[in-house]
Amino acid sequence: MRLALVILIIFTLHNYGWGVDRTTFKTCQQSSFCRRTRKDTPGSSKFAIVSDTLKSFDDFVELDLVNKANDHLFVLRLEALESNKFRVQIDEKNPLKARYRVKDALQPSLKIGSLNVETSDGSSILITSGENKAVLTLDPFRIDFYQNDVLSVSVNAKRLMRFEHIRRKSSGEPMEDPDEWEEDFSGHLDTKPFGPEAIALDFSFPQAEVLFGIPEHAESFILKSTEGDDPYRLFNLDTANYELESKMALYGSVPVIYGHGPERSAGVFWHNAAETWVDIWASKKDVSDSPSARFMSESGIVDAFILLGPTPLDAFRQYTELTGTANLPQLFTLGHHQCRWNYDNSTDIVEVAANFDNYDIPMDTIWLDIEYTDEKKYFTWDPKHFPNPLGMIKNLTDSHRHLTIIIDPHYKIDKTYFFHQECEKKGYYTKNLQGKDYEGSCWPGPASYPDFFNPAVRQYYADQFVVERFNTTTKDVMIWNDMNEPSVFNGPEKTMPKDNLHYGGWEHRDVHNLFGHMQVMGTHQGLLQRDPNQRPFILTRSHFAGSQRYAIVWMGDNTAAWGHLENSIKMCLSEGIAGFSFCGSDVGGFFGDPEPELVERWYQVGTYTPFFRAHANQGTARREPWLFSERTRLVIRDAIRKRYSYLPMWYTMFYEHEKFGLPVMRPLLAQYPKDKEVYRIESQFMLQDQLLVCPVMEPGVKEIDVYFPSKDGQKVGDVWYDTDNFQKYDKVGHETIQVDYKKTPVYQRGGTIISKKENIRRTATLMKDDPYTLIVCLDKNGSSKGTLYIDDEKSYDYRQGKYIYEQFEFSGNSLKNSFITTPDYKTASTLERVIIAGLEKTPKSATIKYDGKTEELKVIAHEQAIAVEKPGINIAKEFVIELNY
Ligand code: NBV
Repeated sequence: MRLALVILIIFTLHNYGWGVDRTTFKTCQQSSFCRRTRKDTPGSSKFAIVSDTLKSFDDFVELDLVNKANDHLFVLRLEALESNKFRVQIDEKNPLKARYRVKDALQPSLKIGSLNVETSDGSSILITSGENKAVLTLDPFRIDFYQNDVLSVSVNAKRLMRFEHIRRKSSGEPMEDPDEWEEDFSGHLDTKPFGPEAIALDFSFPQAEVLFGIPEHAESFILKSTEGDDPYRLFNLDTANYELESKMALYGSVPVIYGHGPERSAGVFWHNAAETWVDIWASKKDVSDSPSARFMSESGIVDAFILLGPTPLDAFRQYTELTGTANLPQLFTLGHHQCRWNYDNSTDIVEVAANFDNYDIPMDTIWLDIEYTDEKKYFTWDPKHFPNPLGMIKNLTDSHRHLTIIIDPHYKIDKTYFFHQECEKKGYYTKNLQGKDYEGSCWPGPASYPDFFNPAVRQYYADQFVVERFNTTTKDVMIWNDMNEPSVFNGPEKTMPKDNLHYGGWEHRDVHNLFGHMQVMGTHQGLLQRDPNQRPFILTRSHFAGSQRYAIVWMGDNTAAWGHLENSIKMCLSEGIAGFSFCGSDVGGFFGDPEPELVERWYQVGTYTPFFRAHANQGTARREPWLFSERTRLVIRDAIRKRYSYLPMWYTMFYEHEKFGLPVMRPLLAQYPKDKEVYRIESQFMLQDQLLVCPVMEPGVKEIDVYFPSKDGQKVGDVWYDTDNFQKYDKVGHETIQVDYKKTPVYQRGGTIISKKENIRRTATLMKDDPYTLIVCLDKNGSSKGTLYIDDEKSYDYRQGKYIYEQFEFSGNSLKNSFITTPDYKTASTLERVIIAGLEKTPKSATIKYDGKTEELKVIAHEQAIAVEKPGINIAKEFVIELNY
């Protein structure tokens, strides 16, 4: 027993304390399928469309494909989807055994398009669909996709396609690699009972200058060439202590990539959940050699969605049309979260929460990590340190706060543990090769892993969340799913063996990247069952395409280092364009003790990143804000309070994210696609099209370089207003901005109107009925526009129309509002103040007209803006404010 403990401690330190252990994880060379696929060089593939096999239907065509090297036959299906999308699927025509097709990642139904076969001349086939067309070249097989006659994506242009058909070992087909049928890695044998079945395909983006996407990697947002390096790896792994500028796999995998150039954007979504590596040819050499990517997966079928843009925002929306968006979160979840591994006991929790009040720092949610459980048995509490969870939760609820607790996917093998008893009895665990319950090891020691792919298992797991069962919690307790790659301490690459078996007889190999996704589906189902009219809040570490419909993500175990602060922005940008708008990093850094200046800057970045949670590893020094110097505490306080002032903006942005499917946090190229200078700017980002955030992410600096982007790729730009003082920047190009420790340069774009609440309270929920301030920043024509969304901040009633969605518009001398949809919700909030920046002259006074009445309003002139004070009318009333000169 003691020996086991020592081994576990050494193992833990080894894996978590000393930097990423590269020997735990495979390189491409150490993976048989990656090694053999990568031997294919451009031009080597022998696939051809078999002529005269074309079958056409309303929305798709089918053709046979042949591998001329061995005459094996495949079926190619090309389907048109609504709004500039195509789907290409290739499977074996007569497989020895069915190949896995991903389930549960896509939206339940996709909107199909229609297509026409225009010509077929024996060497190519022309297919049109609205303003798009696909040209299929028969031999060698290739598809060119055109949007409005512009070639935007080519499939197999590099002729790197590979499709290993399923075979019997006894068939004597030639081996390409000695480890094709069995593979050992660090003493873990992968028996590969079905043999080699890898697939690969290349996609070129002729209009692109840069490629981006395929999170999650601790790398630059713009993808780098992989020639001479490992490919980017998509295989959900617990790579704690991960390194920066690395193409190693991390916790999540979203196989969507975009190519972008000044004229156009396009994308490809590789719908495959097996281990995948991606080669990148980053730069355009000539017209025939465009930026390209090769996806290589260990099993499954080719299922690729082609997103034809043409703008970056179009392409992002096309992706969320397939996989969904984050649902509108409860408002409190956009506030500030406080976590650490671990808060020691209930008194600790209650005291920490109280101290946020003592120091007047808003905090909405406090988190409990694994130590709250009884010996890491989820759905139980440690009786010694948390003897009265309901009392503790009540204390939080009484002060309008929330609790989030962790529930991992490994379950202690313990005959006395109800969850284990049930799963064992019902056969709910994932099976090993022999068909027995798979036993791995994680926090509880020996543990098994529910097979979340089985709907009955998900139902059983979901049932655990209802308060009648988990009666030491309430309906307001939210959930954190960690270690769900899954992390298995004694498994190959610290995860589950690929020859394990899941529901339906599928190998873990086929579904690995979906494991966490299936757990969060279950958690989501559980929280809805617990309270059907409350929007769930779930944080997950492992994720796949589509997990954004159920959960939000953070970037796992980062380090308290400046590079990790910068990296957090690159990673969230990359997650954002892959559907995960609600994203953040552990503020302060998980591993290590951050220096105070880093803490200050990290909180300042947190103000403007969607998920704002402080978290720290066990064994690090406690770092609640009041444990730092007064200066640092006040900087933290300021950053958090600023966040709260912007809550109406965040909430509106997340509503619009759900509605329109666009990322909340955006790379500059999303808004300024023609400006090549922004392609590589990764230290600035935009919140929607409204704020340009240029955080300070280096120690000891007194100035930073800020780039103001251009709309036409040349000199035409926007006007920007410093959000601290409304100083105006009417320029395109670089500008040196002075910064002290308090300053985070953030600019509101001229032409926008942002709603804020300026009376900051202890929690976001307490600010519900507080009044609004509108920040009106004028563009070059003296106009601006903005939206505001309001509802009960918690329930699904908004889906029944119980909300207010209004628009504000300033032009000439007047500001007026109008309702985008007829309001069907009552708010107590009023309009307290209107700040207008960018006026040429200061008005003498203002009048407001509403309900047939006209009233005078006071105008206060500030240095670079004016404030129209106290209209005081309900924010959901129609009004016009006129400025009088
Ligand atoms: O549950 C403990 C930690 C958690 O605090 C962290 O945020 C997760 O990313 N967890 C990983 C397990 C082990 C980390 C070394």
